[in-house]
Amino acid sequence: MNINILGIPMDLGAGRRGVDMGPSALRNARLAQRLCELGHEVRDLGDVPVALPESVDKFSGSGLDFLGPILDASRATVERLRELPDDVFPITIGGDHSIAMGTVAGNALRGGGLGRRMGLIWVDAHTDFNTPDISPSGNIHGMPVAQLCGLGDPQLAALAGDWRLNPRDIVMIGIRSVDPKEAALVREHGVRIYTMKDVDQLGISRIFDETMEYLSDVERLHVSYDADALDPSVTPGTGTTVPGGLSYREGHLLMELLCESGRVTSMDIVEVNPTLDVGNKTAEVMVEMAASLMGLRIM
Ligand code: HAR
Ligand code: MN
Ligand code: MN
Ligand code: MN
Repeated sequence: MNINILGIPMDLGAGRRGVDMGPSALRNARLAQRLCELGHEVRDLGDVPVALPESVDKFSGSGLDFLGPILDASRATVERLRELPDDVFPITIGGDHSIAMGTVAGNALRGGGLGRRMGLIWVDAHTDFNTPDISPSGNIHGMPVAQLCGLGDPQLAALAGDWRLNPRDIVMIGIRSVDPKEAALVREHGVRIYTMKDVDQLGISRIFDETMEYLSDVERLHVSYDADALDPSVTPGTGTTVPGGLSYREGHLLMELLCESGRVTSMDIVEVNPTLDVGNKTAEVMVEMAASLMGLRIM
């Protein structure tokens, strides 16, 4: 397969710095080499330019922190991805989860036209379905899924032109931290959610089967993998850890089954923050997750 890696060193959507070093940590953990060893053609497209928080006015634009520079980086992400041919598998590496507004939009628009029907598998401790009105923190990385569905800030919602993600084409896995108003909103829109309780009760294998059945009609399938979906003992280097997450094996099994399905067409790896890590452990685990999705076999 033809894999293109695109870095988005974004930390403007998160409450703390350091996640901008995620792309560097993932490259240092040999992401490209690992995928090459699996027999893929791998090209690193470098990074999308992202402003430094110290160099811009946090309050320029509107009521949202760093809205202007997040829009700039997201637009650049969309432009970069939409020009890629259909047979390329993009792996976008963050950066905080606000990058998903650009990556999902860019992948939906890829290959020309007004946008394809896209299924989204959101692997995360959080639903990231806040809007500016209800967000307790104001951090944009808690809002990308709602924005992709057209809720919230109109400029962020317009990143994909008139294309919108259908909330019924979203499956979230690993969820265990949702703000009260966010919970009401995400339910109201009919997003399919597997909490950690569901993971404990049903197991990843059954959740995977249900997910594939549920998303059987989508044209493209994007996996957005937040490092905080995994238990903090597995991935400590991330900004908003929540106890009781996916085990190392549950995380891998999900990627292995998705690989076997042959249906995934793009992927994000986000929220790796080397300033909070133990060595480079979190990046190394996330590189292995990507390798599992792209075909790593034990035997
Ligand atoms: N729900 C909280 C907020 O909106 C925290 C969510 C953001 N953290 C993440 N995203 N890492 O998954 O502020
Ligand atoms: Mn997230
Ligand atoms: Mn998260
Ligand atoms: Mn975070």
